[in-house]
Amino acid sequence: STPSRPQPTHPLAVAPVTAPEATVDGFVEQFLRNLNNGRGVALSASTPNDRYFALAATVRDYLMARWLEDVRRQRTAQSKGVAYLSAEYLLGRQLDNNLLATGLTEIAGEALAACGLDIDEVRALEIEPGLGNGGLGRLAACFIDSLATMGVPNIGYGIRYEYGIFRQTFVDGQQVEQADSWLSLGSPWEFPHPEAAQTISFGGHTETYDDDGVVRSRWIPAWNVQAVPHNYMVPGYHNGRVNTLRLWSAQATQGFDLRTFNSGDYQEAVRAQTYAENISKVLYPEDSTPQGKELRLQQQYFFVAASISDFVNLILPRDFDLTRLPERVIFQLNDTHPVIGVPELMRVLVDEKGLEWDAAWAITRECFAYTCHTLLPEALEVWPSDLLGRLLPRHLEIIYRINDEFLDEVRERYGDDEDRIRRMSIIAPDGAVRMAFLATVAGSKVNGVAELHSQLLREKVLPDFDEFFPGKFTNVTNGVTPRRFVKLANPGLSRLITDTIGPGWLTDLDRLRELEPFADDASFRQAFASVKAANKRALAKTLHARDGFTVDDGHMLDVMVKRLHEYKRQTLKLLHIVSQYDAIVSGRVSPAEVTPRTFVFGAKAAPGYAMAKRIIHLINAVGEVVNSDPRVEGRLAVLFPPNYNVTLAERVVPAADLSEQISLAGKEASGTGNMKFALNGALTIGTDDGANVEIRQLVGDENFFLFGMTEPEVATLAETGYHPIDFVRADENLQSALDLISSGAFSCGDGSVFEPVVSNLVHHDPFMALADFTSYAAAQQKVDALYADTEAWTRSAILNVARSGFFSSDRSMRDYIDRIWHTPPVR
Ligand code: GL4
Repeated sequence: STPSRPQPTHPLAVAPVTAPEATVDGFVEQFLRNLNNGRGVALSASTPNDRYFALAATVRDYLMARWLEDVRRQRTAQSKGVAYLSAEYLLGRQLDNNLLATGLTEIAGEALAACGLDIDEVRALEIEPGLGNGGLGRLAACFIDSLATMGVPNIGYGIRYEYGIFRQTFVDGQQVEQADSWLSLGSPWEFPHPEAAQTISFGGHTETYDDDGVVRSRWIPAWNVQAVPHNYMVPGYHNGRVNTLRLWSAQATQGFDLRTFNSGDYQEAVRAQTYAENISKVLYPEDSTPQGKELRLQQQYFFVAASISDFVNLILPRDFDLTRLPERVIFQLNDTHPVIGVPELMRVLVDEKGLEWDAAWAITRECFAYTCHTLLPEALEVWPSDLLGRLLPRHLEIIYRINDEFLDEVRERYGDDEDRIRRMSIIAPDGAVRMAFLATVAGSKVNGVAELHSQLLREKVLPDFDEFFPGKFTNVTNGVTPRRFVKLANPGLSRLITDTIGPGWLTDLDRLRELEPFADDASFRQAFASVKAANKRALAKTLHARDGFTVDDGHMLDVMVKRLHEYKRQTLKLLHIVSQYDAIVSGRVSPAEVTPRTFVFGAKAAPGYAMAKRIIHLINAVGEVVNSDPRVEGRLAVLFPPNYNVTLAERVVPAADLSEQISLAGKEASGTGNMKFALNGALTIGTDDGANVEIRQLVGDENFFLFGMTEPEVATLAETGYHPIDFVRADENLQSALDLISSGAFSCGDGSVFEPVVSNLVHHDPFMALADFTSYAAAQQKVDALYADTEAWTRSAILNVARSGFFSSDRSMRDYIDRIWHTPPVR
């Protein structure tokens, strides 16, 4: 029932909500009020956590009026908006970002100082919400930032995991995972609304019934849980707009198991409660290798069903004509994780709202669009039909019908081409449901995330569908938000840019082009280089405080940070390091001839991915030996700070000289780290893969170190038969580096420790690292040569910045709007 509307008489109660005064005094007053009234403590008795909460609450207070206004505006405007469905949002810390959005960074610093507090100390307390694995989750966070900044009405839907991506530690060089209890002290950024919980059902069976002579199906579920929304503000940058991110948390229904309880089995009742609440307990830590676990399907359905119901039943006006749903919303499916939303919307429209199947299908097909983020076949989700049928029996029925009707259309077009029909069936021969196919059939558009990826998606992964649905496939190259990854992460560079080309570039990143002529200006180069040097010192300080590392001042910073996966080829990087070390200790080169480099790795391995964990162990082992061998004379250092996350990325990216983007061509869908580095003036050494292709085209061949096979070359080599041993025999440096690892040089003389890594490379090498080694080593020599010419290097670095404006996620959003969403133009 709707609560009665208040009928206020007091003038304040009818006045618009206002923000506190944006002055130091206003900020101090609000901060103290939050400390006293919100936390229940006096400043003198407050703990650091109290201060962090009070500061966050104060920033929230400044955003509140705008948020309430935007919620109202979006409710009354009834214009088409984007509902972004994503199982992951890798948000990073909120405080700095929200201060930046409101333009209060300086005022807040001064206000806290006036209270005798150091804002940096308070800031450091925030635990970032790690509600994502890597690129895919971080992309979602960049996108909602851009939509807010562009003033596009948007609601992001996802899951409020109680435990985000695990905290990585190293014990004897090996990864040990710890639970990420980011909520243990609470989060000041969320607004829980338990009263607005949605009931989400599972299990049971379906039955048919007679509805005035029409036979209809309905679902009789066996159990349900409550989905409790937690709202987060998503402020636009300096535009007074605030969108909403709504994350769902699972709670047992009240009296969930009163029945069991009444039967006297209290423990069983509690167990059932725990079972329900497990749904949003933990983020699955596999990046691009889904495990097909029942709980994961529960998570997916849980958040998608809650989101669709939220939109249809709460956001839309009560009497809304659902045939017009496509005029109001596009549900963007971030990979296959939310694809169960397709049969769910059908179920809502047909079973709950009484629409005819064909009408419902016409609506559904217009309301969804699908983004694919991978090419790895093992990353395309499939759900066994018995599992789906057990958990969501009605949805399985709906999927079967969608498939039957779709295959009828295929037959109509091609006749009884049974081979094609088998290839295109949403249901695989073993009965499993291919979620990417379902998304493709249902989606109004399907997009890849970089030019090359979209092309390969059409030609290699879904060619039959591309032929069948002309015009359905499109590309939107990924992007990153310059607010977080330039302005917040690299204030020095931001200042230099503004001083040079004026303000405005942060929301119009193509304007970075105006920096191009300054690449030839010696004093600008000087200023640019000193920003980089300062960023390197800042990183050194962070790594020293965090991990006890020392970073040598004069070193090139050579960085490879991303999830640990064989296709990304951290081993290729490692072999290059080992071969340089080998050259020194075997006397082939003198340390003085080696360009001093510090190699920085950051990478989490999926806990069940044994080879990835061995590679982490090997990187740490090599680091330990290389860093302490006096023969190296300090020319090489390998640093592997544990627990690489968004917070650390914001320190590492601005400091890097060289960005390693060395995946096997055709495997990395896009990459987004590659964009962050280029935008911050690192040069890339990379393969022709993912968005590297576009980076190279934009920054120019002479400002990019390209190496390795192209995707067609990879395909040819795979076809003709790849024998890694041939490449070992052809390159004695490679042979020697592998021998050094096998000899036990990095494992106290015990060659067996890393034997699985070496023999996997020499005998299988599924991602052809050895085939690209020679070319990689040659490209690294070009890196050394250019680095020796400081002015030339800096010139290239500046051109990387100037020509990377395309990689703003604002541009990605414009492309989605033009090519997929067709939402109203941006004001
Ligand atoms: C990923 C891709 O691996 C990565 O290349 C891409 O940049 C990212 C965002 O589109 O999506 N796909 C999966 S799965 N995880 C990713 O990070």
